[in-house]
Amino acid sequence: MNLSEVLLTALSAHGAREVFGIPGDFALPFFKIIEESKILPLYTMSHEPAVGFAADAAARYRSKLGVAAVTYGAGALNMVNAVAGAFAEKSPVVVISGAPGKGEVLSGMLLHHQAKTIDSQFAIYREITCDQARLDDARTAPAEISRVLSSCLRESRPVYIELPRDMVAVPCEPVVALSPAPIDADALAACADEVLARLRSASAPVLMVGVEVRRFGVEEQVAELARRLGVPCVTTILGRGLLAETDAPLAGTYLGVAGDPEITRMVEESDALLLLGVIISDTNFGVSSRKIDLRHTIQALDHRVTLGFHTYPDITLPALLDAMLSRVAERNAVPRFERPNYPRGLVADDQPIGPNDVARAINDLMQRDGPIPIATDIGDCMFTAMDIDHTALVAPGYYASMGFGVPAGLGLQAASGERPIILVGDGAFQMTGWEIGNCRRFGWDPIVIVLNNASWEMLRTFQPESAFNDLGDWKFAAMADGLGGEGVRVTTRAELKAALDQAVATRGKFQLIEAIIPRGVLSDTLARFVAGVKRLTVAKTNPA
Ligand code: TPW
Ligand code: MG
Repeated sequence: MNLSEVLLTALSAHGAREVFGIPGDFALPFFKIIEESKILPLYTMSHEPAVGFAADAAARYRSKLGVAAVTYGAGALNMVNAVAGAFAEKSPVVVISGAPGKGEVLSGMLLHHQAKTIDSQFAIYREITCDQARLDDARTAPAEISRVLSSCLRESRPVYIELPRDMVAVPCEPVVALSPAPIDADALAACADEVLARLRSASAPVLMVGVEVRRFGVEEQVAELARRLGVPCVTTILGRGLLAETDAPLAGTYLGVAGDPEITRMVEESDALLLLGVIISDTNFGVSSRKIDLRHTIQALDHRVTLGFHTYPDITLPALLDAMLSRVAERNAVPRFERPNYPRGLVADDQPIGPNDVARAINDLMQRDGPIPIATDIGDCMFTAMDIDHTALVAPGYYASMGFGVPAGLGLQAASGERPIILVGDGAFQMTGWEIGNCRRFGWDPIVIVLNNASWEMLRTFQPESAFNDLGDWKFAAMADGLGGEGVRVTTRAELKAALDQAVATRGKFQLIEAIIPRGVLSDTLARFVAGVKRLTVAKTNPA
């Protein structure tokens, strides 16, 4: 095999199922081998941020490698933001960038796409990936590939592979996968015993799940552990969608002041809050109505378990869960808790549409047809998703980059084989909405709901006096035909319902529903979130 085939075979063996990409001259020879070897299918997109977002969503959905292949400089640097988001939200994306060959580097000339030095790109990517390799030596390449791919899965974070264009076709030995590092059985036993003792001596334990639970593929174990311990579960914002496919005793999502008061009380009054794979971020905890003292929580994150003031290093989440499950044999009754009442029963009248109506319409649809995977952007669309029944969800819940939703939805359809719903605001759609033009080539047919308020409404709620939050009235639905799909603009709740029914009934082409939402009309969750953040900010800047 040549180096490119070795790399593609190793990606596949580590769980990658496709490559998203945009070529350039430094990457053309590699792309030729991707296409002709047929080891993994290639989906080309229109703009590199979308390549990164799609690969990220595929990685999130499958909890396996997502692959983003780009050219040197203009291509790879165009994708920095998407990869930073994958780093922040712990998504295992493999970035493969073409690069100049050895002879070219020695020419003494500056090369096109070169920003500062030939190594600038490597240095930039070192900051937003957890491991890196430049495949400039066929003898060391298999070991480098093996190390980097195993780092990607172990850390569940992006990695960077640079492939000089004169290396793509050199003969190369296959990659031997690394076996995971062994875990100290005594430390693991002590850790599991201590965590269980804490939970058992508590009067109101709660299990909070974050993204690592999906990344490391342990949703079933968490659900079973919660059942056996008799402890209710909640997710973080970023973890929303987790446990949706299990029988876990799931109360809902902790949103602090922005969320269901019952869930907020349950979490904030818990005397043993077990955080499983929860990223400690302001979006997850900054909205607390009362400060949660993290020193009193039990945290399993980044292969460490911390209780009070001590830490067990090198304990993975899967190992911890297995050890705990082996110590608790019987299922216990879970104390009763109220499940949130997600809105349903859309009234199909001639009233204008609000974000809550969109949640209602989707809940009605899922009640009729079963769960549908969802991708959202950031903006009110993401808060609207918090009012939709638990279902597989990809959303930039912490890093919060606009432009994620549409390309992530395409990645979601590629990875799941299922037809997703994409929720996106008009501002975010202006960034990456064009990417739906790629659906026809690959047979994707997502249902895209653009919440069009001609506004950066989420920003407006923080700062109503600024006129720059007014956006133009772009006619998105009218663009759908030219992009290979079908579009409809709806202004009433009756039209919204009819459009969604029509979209569901029409397969084979993307369906764009442009829901016109009056400025100033927010989802209940966003309204509470903004009010809460404002209150907390005032309290921080004007301490009493
Ligand atoms: C890449 C900052 C956060 S929310 C927002 C902006 C500009 C407005 C979103 O407008 P949209 O949705 O999509 O119409 P809505 O519901 O508020 O009307 N640049 C990037 N990411 C972020 N998060 C911003 C700017 C921002
Ligand atoms: Mg908007």
